[in-house]
Amino acid sequence: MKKYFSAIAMGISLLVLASCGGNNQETTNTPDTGTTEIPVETTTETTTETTTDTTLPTTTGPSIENRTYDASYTKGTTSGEYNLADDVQDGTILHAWNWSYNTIKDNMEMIAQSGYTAVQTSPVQQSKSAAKSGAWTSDWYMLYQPVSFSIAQDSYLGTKEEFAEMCEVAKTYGVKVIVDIVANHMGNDSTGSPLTFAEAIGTYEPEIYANTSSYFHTIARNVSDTNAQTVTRYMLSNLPDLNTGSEYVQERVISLLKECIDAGADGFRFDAAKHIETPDDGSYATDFWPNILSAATDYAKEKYDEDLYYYGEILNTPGGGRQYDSYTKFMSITDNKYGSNLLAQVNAAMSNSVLRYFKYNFSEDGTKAVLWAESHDTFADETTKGTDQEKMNRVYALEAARGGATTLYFARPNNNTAMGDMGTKAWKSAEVSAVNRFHNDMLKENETISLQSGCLMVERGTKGAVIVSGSPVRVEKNITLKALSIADGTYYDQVTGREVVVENGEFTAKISKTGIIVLETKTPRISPEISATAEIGYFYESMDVTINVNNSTSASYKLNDGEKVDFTDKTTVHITPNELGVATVVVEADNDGVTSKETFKYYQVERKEGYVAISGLKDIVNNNYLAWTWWGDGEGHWEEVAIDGDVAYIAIPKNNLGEYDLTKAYYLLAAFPKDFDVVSLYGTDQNVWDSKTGQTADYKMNYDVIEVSTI
Ligand SMILES: [Ca+2]
Repeated sequence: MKKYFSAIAMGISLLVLASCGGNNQETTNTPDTGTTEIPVETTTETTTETTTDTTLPTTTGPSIENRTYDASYTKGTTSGEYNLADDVQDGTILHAWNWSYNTIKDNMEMIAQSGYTAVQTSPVQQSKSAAKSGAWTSDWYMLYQPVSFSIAQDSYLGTKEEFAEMCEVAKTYGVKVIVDIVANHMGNDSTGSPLTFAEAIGTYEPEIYANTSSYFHTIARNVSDTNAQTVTRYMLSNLPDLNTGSEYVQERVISLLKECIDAGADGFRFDAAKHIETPDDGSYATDFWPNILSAATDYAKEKYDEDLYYYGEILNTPGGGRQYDSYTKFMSITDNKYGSNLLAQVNAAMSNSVLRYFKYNFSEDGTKAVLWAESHDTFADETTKGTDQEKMNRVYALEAARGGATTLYFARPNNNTAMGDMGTKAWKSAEVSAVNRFHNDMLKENETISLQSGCLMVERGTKGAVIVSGSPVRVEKNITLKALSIADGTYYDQVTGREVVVENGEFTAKISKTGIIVLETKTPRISPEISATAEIGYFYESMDVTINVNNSTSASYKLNDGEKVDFTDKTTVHITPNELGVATVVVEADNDGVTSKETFKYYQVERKEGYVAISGLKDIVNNNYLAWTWWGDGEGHWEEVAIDGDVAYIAIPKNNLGEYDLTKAYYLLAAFPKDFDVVSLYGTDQNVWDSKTGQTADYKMNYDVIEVSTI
């Protein structure tokens, strides 16, 4: 069962898949994306602003000053060992996108230590498929096409029991759990056509499936910002739009909210809230929001004496001439333009006009706004995917340095991150953590924002400041700035630990390559940084990995089920597999009570005649087995994958001369969803590939690893 495809027909498309995932699937089927909406809106609202920005010393240029916060709305208080905000709106939120409940649970201590008041899950409902083929790139959108109004048992994210355990652990750290709820629409069928309904709705919501003409809106047109009807009753990306005015639909949503509350949720994010009507929508008005929110609020209050937090996804504007306050009287809402405007300004030549972008697009003091530097949509649709994380972090810092608004930090997956897994680690970096803690430390302080020496500075009262370079910092350098509101005294950069003295209203500080300085007077909490020469890898019998730890007073590692081994700064671990052919190294480091923990995994590879064997692959690819192997220039082959125990064997392809060509890197791909139609694979139709395959992680291997054994 081997097939060769020409380089151009398939190889190139696979290279694209390797670098950015099977995104055709997403652009056609994805609900909820800002992709289709963001370009519609211009920034006229902000560019025409004339800010009150010319009051401070002329030598430093204009500043925005004295924004204060309505303490009657937000609590403005923090508590607990990690000094997290008591109210979600006051703190910052980690968007643990696609992370399983167990992944979130396992990282809870770091989430708290990194200063996040809340963690946001992906949608918890049953999705129309949970094929678990592995790759986020092909599967993430499934979670936004629900077929039930209950917490899924068959999910990429885990079980309801695991959800509840995660919430329990969150409470012990004082972290709030925000659950993503999809209530505007449900999943369509496999054709993706308008007014089709995922069959699984019949299993989980039989009443709705049996009466689609009652429980869904019936106009087969996609949403537009024209008027209340086109915004709220048309379909989002061909997805069946729920009749949210229906009492039964509302009952089902309320039932889901109560189920989440009972399992430990502290609040909700409403996907596509813009597309669910409000009581102000004239002849299209319904009481959906007041009904479901008051039911949830009362339930949580009466049963648990808890106040819930709500926010809705309103991209750009409510659309169709509708008003923000039709939503903000019920909940906070997203202010995506704030972040996208700043993102466009950072790294550009900045003048004082940049300060006009420090203006919320509704909500005078930000207390109803949820900001982000990027969202899962802008990342998945590649609007921001190619932007350096370092730049994203600087934009995030400019948002989270402020008060009033809450800011969502999007934890990026890697290209090969599987559904359920954590991807990149930037969410817990020293600079992002320092900004989060600053946010919590400064809740009630006024703001003074200025542009000086190419840096934007957000000062909070007399107490502290976040300084963000307007351009990338390639080499550490000193900058001298005027303190416009912070007091003279000794501060510490919470990112690097360096002392900074403000004297006569002026200070000089060294800015690191992060481009971010966080000044506070308190002793800095610097997290240890853990890295390894290979953070994931493949090996034959064994391999050596060197582990480095910075900013730590003590460290240890543990290989598989072995004993903890203490070390300082640096050590080399001799990796050997467990009985499943997998080696796990857990590294923990401590810096005067501030801890870090990293887990690295390595897979045993066995050479056979013409094959490579990868241990642990079965954990990830637990369905059908086929592998696409190819060269850097795009030529490649389909290869059967043989499974023996927990080991997957993938044949190494031969080149046109019938020889093993080991001169170039190979990439091994294994797929695919449960219902994968193997026969279809053997066509060369690009559409078939795009619509049918799910891609697991890419297993990129250098030729020296998969050389052919001669035994
Ligand atoms: Ca709708």
